[in-house]
Amino acid sequence: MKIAICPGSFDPITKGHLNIIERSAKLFDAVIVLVLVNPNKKPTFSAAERVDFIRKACEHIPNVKVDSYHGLLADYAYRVGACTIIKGLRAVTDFEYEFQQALVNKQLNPELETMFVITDSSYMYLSSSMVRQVAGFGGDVSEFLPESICEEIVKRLAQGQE
Ligand code: COD
Repeated sequence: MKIAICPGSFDPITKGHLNIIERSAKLFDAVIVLVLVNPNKKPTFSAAERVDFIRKACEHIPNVKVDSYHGLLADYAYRVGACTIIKGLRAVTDFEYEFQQALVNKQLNPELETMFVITDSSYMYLSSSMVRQVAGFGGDVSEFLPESICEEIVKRLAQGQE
């Protein structure tokens, strides 16, 4: 059974992330969407909230599981027997960071491959931070968020502004 992991902060999950997850699910027997700690970011949503949003957004994809982990991605992949990490690439600017991470992960777990999936052109400008910023100032983010969780996220971000 070929298991892939789509890791990220997902703070929150956007349509850009979801597009990468949907396409990955067609390539592997199982895909684990994994909420991890990015030491360079201070999350707005708790890990439990992010997992809950992803579960709701991915309900229609039968071979997707959602989990969170506080530790190294390479260790988690070893524990669950995953063979591949899938990362989305939006622009050349993503590449250097992702390339470095792929090399470190390969060093930590030599059996683990990283695959890059190019963004759908409609989502190449889209990021979680952009969604938080637009929603935080009352802008319409319905184009950017999975429909099933959009209202909940907007409400939650509005609370943060009070
Ligand atoms: N279109 C396509 N892809 C996208 C889009 C979009 N619109 N938006 C984001 N993505 C891609 C990103 O390029 C990334 O590949 C993935 O989706 C997740 O993005 P984010 O922003 O939610 O998550 P990141 O980049 O903060 O995730 C970083 C990790 C949490 C994966 C990383 O820090 C990590 O692995 N942490 C655990 C500790 C570890 O093992 N570190 C590795 C050794 S240094």
